[in-house]
Amino acid sequence: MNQKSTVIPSEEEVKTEEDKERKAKPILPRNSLTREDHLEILRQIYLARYFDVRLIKEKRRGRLRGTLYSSQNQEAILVGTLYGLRSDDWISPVHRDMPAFFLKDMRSGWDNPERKGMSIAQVCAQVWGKATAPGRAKDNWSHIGSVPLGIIPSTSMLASTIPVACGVAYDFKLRNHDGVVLTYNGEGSTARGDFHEGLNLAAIHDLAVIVVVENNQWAYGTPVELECPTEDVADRARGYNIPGLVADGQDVLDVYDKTMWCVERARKGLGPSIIECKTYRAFGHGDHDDQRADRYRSKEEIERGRRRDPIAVYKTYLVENGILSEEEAKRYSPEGKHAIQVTDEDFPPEVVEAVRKGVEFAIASPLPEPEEAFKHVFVEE
Ligand SMILES: Cc1ncc(C[n+]2csc(CCOP(=O)(O)OP(=O)(O)O)c2C)c(N)n1
Repeated sequence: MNQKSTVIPSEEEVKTEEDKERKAKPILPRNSLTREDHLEILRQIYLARYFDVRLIKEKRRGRLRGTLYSSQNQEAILVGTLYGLRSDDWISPVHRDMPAFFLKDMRSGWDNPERKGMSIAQVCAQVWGKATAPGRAKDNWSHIGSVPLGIIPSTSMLASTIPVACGVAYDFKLRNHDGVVLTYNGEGSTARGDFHEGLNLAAIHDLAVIVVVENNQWAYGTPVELECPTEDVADRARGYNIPGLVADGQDVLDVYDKTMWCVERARKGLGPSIIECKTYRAFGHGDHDDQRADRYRSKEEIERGRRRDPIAVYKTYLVENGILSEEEAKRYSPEGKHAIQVTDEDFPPEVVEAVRKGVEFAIASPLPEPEEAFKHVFVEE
C-alpha cells in the first residue's frame, strides 16, 4: 500500500465514481484553515527562521558556544507537521528540529503557561547551557524532553526514538486514547536498524506513530543515494504495508495536508505511516561543517536546493488566495537571504520580541554549580 498522492488520488488510484469525485473536488485539510490560521502559520515559520538566524548571529558575536545544527529551509516541515496536532499528542524532535520544542502546541497561545510545549526561553537556556535549561546544562542542544509536555527526549543514536514512540503509542492503545506520536528523522536515520524495527512493531500493532522523514538530501557528507536504494525514502513503507507519503517540504500546506491525513488515520486506529518531506540542507551538517559542505556539494546544487524558500512559497499561496495583499507580503522578507544579511526589520516585531526575551533570559541565567555535573546522572534514592 504505497500511497504517494493519497490526499488527492492519482490517475491510477481513480477506480470508482467516488475516487473521481474526490479527484475533481479534493477536500484538503487546508480548506478548514481560517485566515487567522494562515497568518499564525506564517508567523510560526518566521519564528522558526528568526530563532535560527539569531543563534547564528549570537555565535558570530562570540556570545554563544557549541555547534549549531541549522533548520533553515526546513521550517515548513516543522510548522506543517505540528500545526494540526492536539495538545495531548506527543512528538520526538532530533538535532535539526530545535524550533519544534517551542512550536509544539503554539496554537494554544505563545505565552500560555498551560501550553504543552517548551517556552522559547527554556530552549534558549538549553542552547546557552545554563542552569535554568531543561537539560540542566549537561548539553547545549536537543537532548531534552518532557513527559508532561509530551516530548520524547532525543538521544544521539539516530532513529532510536522510533521504538520509544512505539512504546508511547502502545500505551495510548492500551488506554483507548486516540493520541498520536510524531517522530522526526533525517533520511540518513532511515538506514538504521531502529528505524526498521520500530516501523515493524508499529505496523504489526497498528500503533499511532507517524514517522516524518526530513529528506534534506545529505546525512553529514553522505548523499541520499548512498543511504537509500529506493527512488523515494517513503518507498520503505512498502515493507511494512503502511502508507508512505511524499510531501513537498518547502510547501507548508502540502506538509499540513499529508500530516493531517496520517493523523486522522492513526486516530482511528488504522496504524502508522511515513511522510517523506523533500527539502534541502541549506548549510553544513553543523556550523563546523559549513565550509566543507561548500566543497562536497556543488555550487549549482546548493543554489538549486535553496531556491524555493518555504517563506516565499507560502507567501505566493497567501497572495494568490487573497489572504495577504502584495504589499503585506513584502512587508517582512527574510526569504532567500543568508543569516548574516537579514536584520530584525525583516521579521514581524512580535517574532523578534519573543526571541529577544528568550535570549535575554538565557544570558541572564546562571551557569550551573560544579556539583550539578553529578546530579541526575544515575537514579537517585
Ligand atoms: C547511530 C548514529 N550514527 C551516526 C551518528 C552521527 N551523526 C549525527 S547526525 C548524522 C547525520 C544525520 O543525517 P540525517 O539523519 O539525514 O539528518 P540531517 O542531519 O541531515 O538532518 C550523523 C551521521 C549518530 N548520531 N548516530
